[in-house]
Amino acid sequence: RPILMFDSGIGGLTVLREARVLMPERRFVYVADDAAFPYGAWEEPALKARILDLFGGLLERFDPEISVIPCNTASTLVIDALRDAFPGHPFVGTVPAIKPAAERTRSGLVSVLATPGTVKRQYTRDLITQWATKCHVRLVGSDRLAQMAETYMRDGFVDEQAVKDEIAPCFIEQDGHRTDIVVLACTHYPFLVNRMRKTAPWPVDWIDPAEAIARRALSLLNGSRGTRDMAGPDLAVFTSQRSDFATRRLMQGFGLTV
Ligand code: DGN
Repeated sequence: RPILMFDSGIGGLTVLREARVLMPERRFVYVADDAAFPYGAWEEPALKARILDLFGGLLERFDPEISVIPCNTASTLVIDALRDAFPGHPFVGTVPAIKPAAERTRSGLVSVLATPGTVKRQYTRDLITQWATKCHVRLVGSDRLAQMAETYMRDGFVDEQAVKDEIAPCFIEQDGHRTDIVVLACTHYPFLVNRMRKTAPWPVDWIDPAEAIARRALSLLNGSRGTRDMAGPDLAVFTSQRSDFATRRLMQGFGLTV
């Protein structure tokens, strides 16, 4: 049975890449709900209903062993509801890496870069209350970065000045503290991390949760990496929009066989 991965677009590919390194013998189904991209702009009740509805069909169609939601915007909204709606099916969510960042910061100021949806979630606020008791966390919502990552991966074009502008609020000093960690709390952002590094006013640690998510998936599978006697392709990609969405092409760019 495959591992199902679900994102609004290509962001989850950053997690898929790590998962395939960790579990090369597993089959994956990658679903991009690109008809609804970007998730960051949706009203919460409508997005929640949409994802719950889609999952009913996906679980029936693909019968996955586990499902991974490599999308912060979706996970912070719907992960608890998914677990309630499909009891017994294991879900791995992706939520802002506030806990590791709070443990690691030396300057006492952590910036969390995410979509506007993730920034406004109660789930995200609760993570801060729970884990960031000894440091300050600044939430920075970006309207544009996820789309910029999609464009970059599709066309190879990135506007460096725009990247610089979008990340600038992460670097505003506060009471004499400078951020030393930026949490990439949207799975699209690692695609742009080199540009972020280049345009940032000082060096920081950029936390990309992809490997940790892949490890969590492996542990829910009891450490079983699968076997080679797979029938059918080891990766299938589905999109909700029949456009010229370039996921397949991107996959090949990743050296992934589709
Ligand atoms: N990649 C998604 C995330 O991690 O939040 C969001 C992308 C989007 O739909 N804007």
